[in-house]
Amino acid sequence: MTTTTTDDGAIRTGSEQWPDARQDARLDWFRDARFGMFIHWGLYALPAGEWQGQAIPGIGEWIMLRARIPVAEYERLAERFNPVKFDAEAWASLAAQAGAKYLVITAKHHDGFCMYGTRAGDYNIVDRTPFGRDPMHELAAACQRHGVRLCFYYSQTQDWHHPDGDGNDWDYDESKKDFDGYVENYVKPQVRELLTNYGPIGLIWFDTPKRMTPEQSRGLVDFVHAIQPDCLVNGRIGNGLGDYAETGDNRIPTTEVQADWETPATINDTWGFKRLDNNWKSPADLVHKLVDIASKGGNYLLNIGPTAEGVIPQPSVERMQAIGAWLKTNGEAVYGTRPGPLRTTRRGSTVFLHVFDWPADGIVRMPALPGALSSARLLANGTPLEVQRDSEGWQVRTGAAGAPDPLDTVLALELST
Ligand code: FHN
Repeated sequence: MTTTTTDDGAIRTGSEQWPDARQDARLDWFRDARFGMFIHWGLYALPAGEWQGQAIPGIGEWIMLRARIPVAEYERLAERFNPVKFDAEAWASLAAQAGAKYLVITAKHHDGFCMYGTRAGDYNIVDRTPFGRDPMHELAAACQRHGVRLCFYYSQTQDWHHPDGDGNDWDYDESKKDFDGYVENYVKPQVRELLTNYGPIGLIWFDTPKRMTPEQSRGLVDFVHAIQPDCLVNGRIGNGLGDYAETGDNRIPTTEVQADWETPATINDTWGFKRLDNNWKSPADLVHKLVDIASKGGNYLLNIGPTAEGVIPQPSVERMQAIGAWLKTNGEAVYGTRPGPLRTTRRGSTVFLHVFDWPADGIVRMPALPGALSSARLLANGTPLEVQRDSEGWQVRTGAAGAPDPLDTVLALELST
């Protein structure tokens, strides 16, 4: 038996949380984290959405499949991949500044290129590129310094480079593939490397389970836990065997979910860097999504896509910093909270009310509360606020004509029963 899918389709069958995990103390850090930084970085950052002079529609990291680029041709990108501006310290420090408690980076995406120094083959950043360094070692050290948990994304099913991996039907015959052999002899050795060579790993983020059987999913979960028992496995291991549930991309459930869960999300439209994608979400939109997710008991895993030079696009940096600045003042209303009534989060008896749309008269109205409102204050600076009851419900009279914080003004409410 598995736990919750959601009626709204945000969490689909297969991506649910394994029921016993709901009580598992290994997830405590994840339950309290509420915000993580995702990084999609790979060879696809070089074409950055264009191939042979043509803009290729869709998300950047899918260019190999969308343009049906033959393996022999795609491989050659590695010869030019030289991210001389890569700075692990800057990346980990941005995650910390943003207030992200964990960082998930693509060790291997669907294109099959390993962004770390694997010994299972030579299709990797150390052996095939002029760069010749293993960025994951540098990132592991930087994350340690900044108190951010390092986690790895690993595409366990789709591998468009490996002859037995899923998805490439333009170089290989799908019907001749030995998928089980690929899982046993390629995926597992690589997962072992990721869990052995970089210190403690917060979680392994598997993706697009597709043809994974229950036995294969179970085998991989057990394999991870045998090496690092505390390492979590996300819902996209497939077959309802995740330590926590994963929603679809950019999907936010409409109501509270009775599971531990996460929404992976883009900051523009792509995951991997795409030069022509400038559809950046506003800082207010991003903070609202974070709070909306926290208020329903989930984590927000927000993506950035660095360039092939190793630079995080400035609009992403600015947005991450804006979220971090907001969290610095209001983090108490997000970290370690559980779903509350209204658009609220809760810590103990304090209910944090998140006001996205500021009322012109400065009076915040709440129709009903699960108790009497005994006091209210502005979380940002502690200013006590006047509280009143009328026939409609409760009012907090702030006296502020404009939103004190245009991103999200948080009122801390004390309730008595
Ligand atoms: O196909 C991938 C996609 O490239 C990206 O990695 C996202 C992140 O959640 N996952 C898959 C699609 O759901």
